[in-house]
Amino acid sequence: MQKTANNTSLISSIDVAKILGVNVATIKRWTDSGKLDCVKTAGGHRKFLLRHLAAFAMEHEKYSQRLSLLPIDTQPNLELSHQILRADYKELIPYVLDRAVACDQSTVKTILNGLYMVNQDLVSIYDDLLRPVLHRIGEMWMDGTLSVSQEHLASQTIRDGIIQLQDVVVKPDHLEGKAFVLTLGGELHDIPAKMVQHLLEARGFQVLFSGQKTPAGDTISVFKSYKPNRVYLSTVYIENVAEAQAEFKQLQRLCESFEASLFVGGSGVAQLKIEGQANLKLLNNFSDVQNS
Ligand code: B12
Repeated sequence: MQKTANNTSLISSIDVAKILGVNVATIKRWTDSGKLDCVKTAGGHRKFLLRHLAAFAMEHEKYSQRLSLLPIDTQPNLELSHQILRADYKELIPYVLDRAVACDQSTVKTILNGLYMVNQDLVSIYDDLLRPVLHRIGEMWMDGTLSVSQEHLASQTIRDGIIQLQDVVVKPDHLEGKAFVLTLGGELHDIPAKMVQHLLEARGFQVLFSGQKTPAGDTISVFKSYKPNRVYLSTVYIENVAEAQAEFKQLQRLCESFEASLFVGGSGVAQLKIEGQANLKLLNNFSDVQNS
């Protein structure tokens, strides 16, 4: 049990009891025995983060189905709760797309957190739900249904939802290693890199994420100070192939001299010449990240 200052994202014992469908005394018992983790406020009250509930739900299958994150007081909310519980991606893909285009941050966040809380695999949330939604946003931009600014806003809404999911993702107690997740210098697409970051954190990696347009060849200071044992490069769109190739070579050399394994993924890989390093691995999808 950790101590913490007051924070609005903290959930009370009363609300946790309601969510799990048990009484407050049971919550107290579970926290005292360590079955359910919590934080203590300066005033000595037990408070909970979504992460604590997610960890509990993972350990106790029976309760995962009771995690209702939406007030089920209206028919649409009830239906959405059912779609989340069943991980009904066929229904959720168009709905998340609609909510992203409407910049409805709160519903996108509820759906992503909800899916994770009912034990949906992160790989599946990213691959089976968000990837199709983002691809559809790209198509709508291409066919003129969305303007450039609408496309930016919709993808940013998804990106924010993913970032908020980071608070909920359960991290193991052990440290698996240190990873550096980056893109190349000309890259604005950093959503897949963010997804990679979460998959690694869920495995116990401490992750440094440098986001868009990282001058990948010029990251020696990161290698020196952070000493990552793994580097994950995400490349989606390459405008200048020669520049990207030179940058990639420099990154490869840095990985070699600092004895870090280099993992590369994304559609940009097809444009790069990737060869000749024992500690280099091409990853095709997010399941590969899980097993890398
Ligand atoms: C969101 C988005 C943007 C956002 C990016 C916001 C952000 N912070 O990321 C903004 C608006 C900034 C943007 C800008 C541009 N974009 Co854009 N964008 C997209 C969009 C809609 C979604 C991208 C995304 O996140 N996809 C979700 C990921 C999860 O899916 P994915 O890319 O298929 O990734 C999979 C694999 O690549 C792989 N993967 C990726 N990285 C990694 C890493 C590892 C380690 C592993 C294992 C796997 C892996 O795993 C994923 C799952 O299998 C796509 C549409 C699409 N089809 O994807 C266009 C798209 C990528 N964009 C495109 C273009 C052309 C541009 C611009 C050039 C547009 C312009 N004229 O200004 C610019 C500039 C890009 C630049 N310099 O980087 C094209 C690229 C076409 C191409 N390859 O030639 C696309 C495909 C749209 C289209 N249909 O034409 N874009």
